[in-house]
Amino acid sequence: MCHHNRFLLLNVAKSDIISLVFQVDETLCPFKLSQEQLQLVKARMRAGLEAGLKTKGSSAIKMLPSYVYRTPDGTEHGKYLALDLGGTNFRAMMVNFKRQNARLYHKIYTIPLEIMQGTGEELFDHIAQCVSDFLDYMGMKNAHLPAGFTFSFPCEQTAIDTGTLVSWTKGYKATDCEGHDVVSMLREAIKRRNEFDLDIVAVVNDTVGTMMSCAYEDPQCEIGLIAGTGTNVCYMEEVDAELSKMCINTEWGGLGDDGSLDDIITPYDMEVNQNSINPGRQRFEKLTSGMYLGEIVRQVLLDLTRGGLLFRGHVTETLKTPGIFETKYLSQIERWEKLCVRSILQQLGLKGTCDDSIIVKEVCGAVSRRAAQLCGAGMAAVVDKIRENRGLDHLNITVGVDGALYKLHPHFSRVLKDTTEVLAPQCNVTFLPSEEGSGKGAALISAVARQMHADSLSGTLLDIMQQFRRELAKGLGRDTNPTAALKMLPTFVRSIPDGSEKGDFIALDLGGSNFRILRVKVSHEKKQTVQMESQIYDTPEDIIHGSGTRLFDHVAECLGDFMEKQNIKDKKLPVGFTFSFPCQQTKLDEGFLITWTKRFKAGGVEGMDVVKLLNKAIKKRGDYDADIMAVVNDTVGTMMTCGFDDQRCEVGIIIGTGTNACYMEELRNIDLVEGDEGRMCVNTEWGAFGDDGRLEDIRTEFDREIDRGSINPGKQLFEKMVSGMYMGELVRLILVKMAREGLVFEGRITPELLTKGKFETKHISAIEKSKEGLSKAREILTRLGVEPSTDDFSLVSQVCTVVSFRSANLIAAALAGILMRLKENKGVARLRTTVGIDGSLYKMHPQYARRLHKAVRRLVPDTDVRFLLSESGSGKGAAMVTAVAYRLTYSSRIFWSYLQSVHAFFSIYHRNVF
Ligand code: 0WK
Ligand code: 0WK
Ligand code: BGC
Ligand code: BGC
Repeated sequence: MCHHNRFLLLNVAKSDIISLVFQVDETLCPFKLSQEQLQLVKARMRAGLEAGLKTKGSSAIKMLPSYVYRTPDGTEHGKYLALDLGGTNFRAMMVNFKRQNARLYHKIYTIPLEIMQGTGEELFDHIAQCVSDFLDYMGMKNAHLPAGFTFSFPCEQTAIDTGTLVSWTKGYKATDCEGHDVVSMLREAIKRRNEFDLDIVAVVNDTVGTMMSCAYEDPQCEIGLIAGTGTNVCYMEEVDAELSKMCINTEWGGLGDDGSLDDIITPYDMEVNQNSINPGRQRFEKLTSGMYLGEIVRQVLLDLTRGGLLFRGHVTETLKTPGIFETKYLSQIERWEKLCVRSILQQLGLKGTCDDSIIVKEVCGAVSRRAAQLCGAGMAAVVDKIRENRGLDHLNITVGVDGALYKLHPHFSRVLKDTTEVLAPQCNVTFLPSEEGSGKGAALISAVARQMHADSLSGTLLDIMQQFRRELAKGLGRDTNPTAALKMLPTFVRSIPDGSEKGDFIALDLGGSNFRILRVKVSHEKKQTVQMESQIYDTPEDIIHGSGTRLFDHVAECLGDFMEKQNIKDKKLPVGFTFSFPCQQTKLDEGFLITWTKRFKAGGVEGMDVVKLLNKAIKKRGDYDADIMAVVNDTVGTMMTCGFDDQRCEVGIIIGTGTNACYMEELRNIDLVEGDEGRMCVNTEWGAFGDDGRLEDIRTEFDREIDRGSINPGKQLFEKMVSGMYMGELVRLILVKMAREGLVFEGRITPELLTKGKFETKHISAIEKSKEGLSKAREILTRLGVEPSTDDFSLVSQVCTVVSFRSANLIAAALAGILMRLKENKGVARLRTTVGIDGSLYKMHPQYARRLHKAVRRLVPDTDVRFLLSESGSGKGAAMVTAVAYRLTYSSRIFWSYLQSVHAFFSIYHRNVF
């Protein structure tokens, strides 16, 4: 029986006072934890830490890896955006690190309850809206800043920039979020807004952000503690024998979820747990954190009042109202003398006597003290673990700490510190309150992550970028071109559209996944407008694998059909022919096919002028006429299409069935074409990068198997590592090998799994879709005849991610090579340019675009690249090229006919006169 006779008795009989004290003490006794009990809690916390490290999901303390391997070292630099969600409010912050100094600007936003407890989409849209407001406020909407996202809830991470929400805590329960990657959800919300773009490089728990913020000031800081709405701790754990470290987010709020705290949990705690939105979970948090302490006090006050010991036994509606007694009142009540306590109670509609104020203060003290002691016991377990990890007799360490409870409560921090020191006497623990919050920490981690990524990128991708640059130059050289892998084909397109184009054109678009014919009308009312009508035609296997004659007859037939439908068979319209294969050109309307790629292998076409072949096919029909004025590669068509909307566009890329790029090169650098003035678009045919063996060190056995099984072995090796025609097959081959080694599908190998082409690239896109990825995976794998287990799903999804990530990174390295060249050509310190892009892989894969953009910006940080998706395909671009050709031709024809008429006039005049 713990009897503390501290009550000042003003006007009641002595016996009543004793029984009152006794009864209040009785009630509060369970909150007064003995040393032994605290030692026990420390031991249980320690056991939970160890268990959580050993086996995933087995311990109430989840011990989640954060992928943060070190604390800041002062070399961090640059501007970062930090988003901080999960504490009392949402904060957006801009942090600028310069010379070991950080400048911060921030703005606070509230998260309304209906948003916290609405749908996931609404929540992330709300966040995106706040970010948009902040970027406006900072005038940085187009800055495309790298961002660190503090997300203060338990997340399973597989990398620094992914975080799958395990379960909501505190006041949050937005739907469709648990089990989902919160980074993808934020990115999708930003995409939906389509107002600004962010490069989210890291997602961190607020404890990790707090540790990093404080470590920036004190390098001895290796622990982050939050004692706020919720409670949690992280620390730098040794991950392997080499003593390399990783920060572990313990999620200690879950201690006791397995019943290990039942011996100290009081009925009041049970009541609070029962009424919470996540009963049975976060038991330790519900004993120690700001979200619940006020509620515990209210339960005790309710009980004391029902017992007639408080407020004259008058149980008011207020007292019965959940959440009415906020934790901030504890801090205020414990900070002030009894008079103020009365006014706080009055604010709450609780009319109490002085004695009541004393009892209320007593209750607050008991609840908050227990909370601080329990956190102290937990902290003692953590610091002792670190000390033992390092085999030290004595440990000096700093804990970065944040949270309203820690900062605002008058005694919490002291009791926490005292308890820690008593229970971990071999540790000298400094508690360092975080001034700027975890946002700065998240920005620091983003800086570290970018540095680490740059380091990891540097090895291979920067290398490949350099090699690619050398290959570009080699392909442009007259003497070196013949042996160059990149053929750097001149296209005779000298400029992007300048807005003067006009006319009625037909565009043929052959070589991608669809054969399209378009009618393109470019007119000049007030401004230049383009009207387009198109139709897709099949290119059956037997046609693209048959004879060239049949192929071009088919094209001519489709064109005839299209002109019929357009009712223009009687017209001879200028035609632009997008032919998505490597062609040697000496002029715009002539293209000699060098070699087929992708699925095409029609006979008798390689080495031939495809314009001639098409004209011949059209002539053979005799039912219409067409004036093929230009043959262009689909990359050129794409650049022109995007150039129509953005005059800065000087690069065209296709990432689809195949892959390729073109760009505007200085004519003086193109040895194969006469002239030094101005520029010309060069079709790089980068799909052939590595055909000279220079990528052997990164090609895998699966790449080699793909090539062996292809219709053009030894060719297009780069394309075969990255493009849509091959990625699905790469995944299939990897899964077959893993199944053979018993790593997936319990080693079962089905006939479907052994069938070439059975796993398509569109399946990768479906499986990597954050929302329905898993259900799609089940569907797809079932079609492969396997009964996949849950582990199989995540393994298959990882294989898809590895293959698509590699593709995006390799293409980024090649594109970075082109951007470096443009920058050099222009001799500018910072390149600003636009890249026009098209292709089903880039368009359909959920993460591809973002990964590509991210890698490019890391490889060539001193460029401002705008990636412009071609909405209408390369047909429009082909029409633009034709329009330019048409204008040039007819202006010269008019000029010629003008010259001829002048000549005719003079000859007549001459004849008559002279
Ligand atoms: C401020 C930190 C934030 C954290 C919060 C916790 O910047 O990341 O979540 O402290 O304290 P609370 O606001 O819950 O009291
Ligand atoms: C659409 C363009 C076409 C290009 C195709 C490439 O209009 O010229 O060949 O994109 O993408 P794919 O269809 O191969 O995915
Ligand atoms: C969450 C933690 C967070 C803590 C402090 C808890 O409810 O589970 O992830 O660190 O609150 O905000
Ligand atoms: C072809 C290129 C084409 C690319 C994209 C490659 O296979 O060689 O000419 O641009 O596919 O369609």
